[in-house]
Amino acid sequence: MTIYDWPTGPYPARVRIALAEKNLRSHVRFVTVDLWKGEHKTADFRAKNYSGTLPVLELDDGTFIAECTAITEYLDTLAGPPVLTGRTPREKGVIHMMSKRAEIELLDAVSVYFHHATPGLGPAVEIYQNPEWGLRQRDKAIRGMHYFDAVLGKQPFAAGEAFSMADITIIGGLIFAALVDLPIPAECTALQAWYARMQARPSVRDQLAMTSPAR
Ligand code: GTS
Repeated sequence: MTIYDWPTGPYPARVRIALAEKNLRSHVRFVTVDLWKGEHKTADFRAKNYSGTLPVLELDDGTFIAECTAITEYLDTLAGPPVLTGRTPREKGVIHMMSKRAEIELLDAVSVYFHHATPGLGPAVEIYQNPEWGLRQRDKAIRGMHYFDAVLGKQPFAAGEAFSMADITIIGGLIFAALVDLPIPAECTALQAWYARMQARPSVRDQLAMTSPAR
């Protein structure tokens, strides 16, 4: 398998954490696509992923799978525990819901803030920016942190009693938030405590060690 990514990017981090959790890293060849040079927007790359985003998984038969959720679902079927996307229909439903919610309310919101209300990837890549929209998404991301703080005040993991893809998605959001200087609010003590616990996992700790705010 080949994964096209940017090694320190927050979305690629989701897949890299999933790979580490599933002990599959040695099965993957990584190809770096330089976001800062806009390599993800070229026709050549868009032939792999129409959306022009990273990461993308290429299977040995030439199939391309984009979207972190889809890639994680695929990887989850390849190896044993931990199961990241649920065993039962109920688990699968709740994990999917919470992971999507973590995208909508946190990770994607931080990403829009970065691309619209900061210099983002620079003028050559950011051909349209709407700073007001970006700032609204920044505020949405902070609200999202408060929401997940409330969730994690009641249960140990984002989707209930077990670590899952939903936790990984929140971690991606917090990695991105740190890169753009949006710290977890001081009053979000449950979210902070959960994040400290997440960083005790080797998969998360190793990824965070790679992720520098200079990105
Ligand atoms: N919905 C996609 C997914 O879940 O895979 C979003 C992927 C995404 O936005 N990836 C970022 C990207 O390609 C990578 S990174 O910023 O986390 O490194 N961003 C570049 C761009 O121009 O949007």
